[in-house]
Amino acid sequence: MTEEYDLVITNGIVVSATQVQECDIAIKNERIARILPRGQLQNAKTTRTIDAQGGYVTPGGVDAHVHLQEPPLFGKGSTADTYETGSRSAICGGTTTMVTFAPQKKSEDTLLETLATTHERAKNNCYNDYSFHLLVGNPSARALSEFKTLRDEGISSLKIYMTYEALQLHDGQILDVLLEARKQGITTMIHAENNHVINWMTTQLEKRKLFAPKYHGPSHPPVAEIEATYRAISLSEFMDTPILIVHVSTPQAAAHIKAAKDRGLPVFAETCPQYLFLTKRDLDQPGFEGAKCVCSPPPRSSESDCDAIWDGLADGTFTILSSDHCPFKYDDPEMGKKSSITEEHPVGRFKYIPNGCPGIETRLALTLGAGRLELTKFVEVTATNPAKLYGLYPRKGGLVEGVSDADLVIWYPEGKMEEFALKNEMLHHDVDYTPFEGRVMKQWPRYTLLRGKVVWDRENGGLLGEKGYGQFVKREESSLAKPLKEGEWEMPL
Ligand code: DUC
Ligand code: ZN
Ligand code: ZN
Repeated sequence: MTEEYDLVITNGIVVSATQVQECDIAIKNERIARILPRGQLQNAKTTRTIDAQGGYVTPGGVDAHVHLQEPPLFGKGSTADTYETGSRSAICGGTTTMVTFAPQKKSEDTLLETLATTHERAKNNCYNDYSFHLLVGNPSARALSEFKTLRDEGISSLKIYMTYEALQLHDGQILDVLLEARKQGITTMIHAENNHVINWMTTQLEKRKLFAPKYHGPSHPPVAEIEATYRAISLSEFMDTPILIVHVSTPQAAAHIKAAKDRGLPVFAETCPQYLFLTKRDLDQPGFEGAKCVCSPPPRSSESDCDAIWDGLADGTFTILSSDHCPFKYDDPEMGKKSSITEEHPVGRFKYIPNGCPGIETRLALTLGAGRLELTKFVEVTATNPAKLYGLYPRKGGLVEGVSDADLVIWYPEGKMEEFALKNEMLHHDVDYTPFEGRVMKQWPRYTLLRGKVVWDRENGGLLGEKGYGQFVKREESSLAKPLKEGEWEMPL
């Protein structure tokens, strides 16, 4: 008896992290059932067929760096998007899986309660599939003892900070985390910036009465990132445990990472669209406008910095490209960017501007449309590698017959989509701006499929997905990040 499918996608150019092929895809029971050379599924029995008309078909995006419904941690305000609005924005931009943060505050002792609270926030509210990284603000003895349970609960990564008063860990605490993470097969993500350098520069700038948003750039000089990156790599090497340096912005930090990788260390790195597309010019806009691009690390000096980051994606220095979607409303004097404006400081005070930009919906289209990455590299860094790095592969991020969820993006074929200038009103987040306003978009997802269901159809209704269809996905140990030596850490004596 011939098999019957739920959906067949014909005439696509199917792109994985390793191949670009003219193929058709059959979907059954939420999974990719078959991928066959073009035409071979022409007569298949199927409930529905989508003709990709020669457009690329890629695995759904996996965005492994997303902040939703977080309390004030990065300056004064709280993140704007809820799980509902952030995940909605994600699928309209082709991201079918996101990994958000479950933030433990310094005043809290346990991580399991943090995890439970975050589950509550996400449950029945998501349009896409999701998991969490624990954000460890207080590596107390109790919190460290909970790492094992986190693994049992399907959490195989955590994030720590070398900066921000609300979150910063000192080097001894970082070693405590790395040791326990190593034992439990957990990958540690590190925000690498030197807090002392940032505070010192901030004081110097304020003494000179330099308060405007553009001074956020000099207050976070490259050396703060470069020094902390090197320190994080050194601590990871000492402990022989894998780390992922998040949101890398400088060519010099990238060079430290590349050197570590070349020595075979399990050091991984992430960059984000803001370091590919924005520069200090975007921070230096009239009045308070530059606050829209305040994130940490900041956009760097020039296009040549961006070029170096593109090169790092192409040469494998960066394993993943995430959005670092950390949305704050602009025109919100309580919780948003404008909370830093007072009568005394009419252009705000850069040190109080909440750090972060929205970008979950624009990450894939901006990057693909730029045409600067090989197609396979695009898929690798935006879907396959984040899935592998964080223990989601091959269910997510891949195109494995009978195994991978049917999470797919169908893109526009050449000449089918009119280029357009991006406007915030086109997006589906709950934020009143995008740092990429006015950028010419050469691509956009035509369809997004999540577990076989069409959740975004740009020409026929747009958003079709439903809140609550998104599910929590338990994660395994990373298939990329492992210590060099198996067994217990050996203290060098
Ligand atoms: N780090 C992040 O990862 N996101 C937003 C703010 C920050 O500094
Ligand atoms: Zn960070
Ligand atoms: Zn972040």
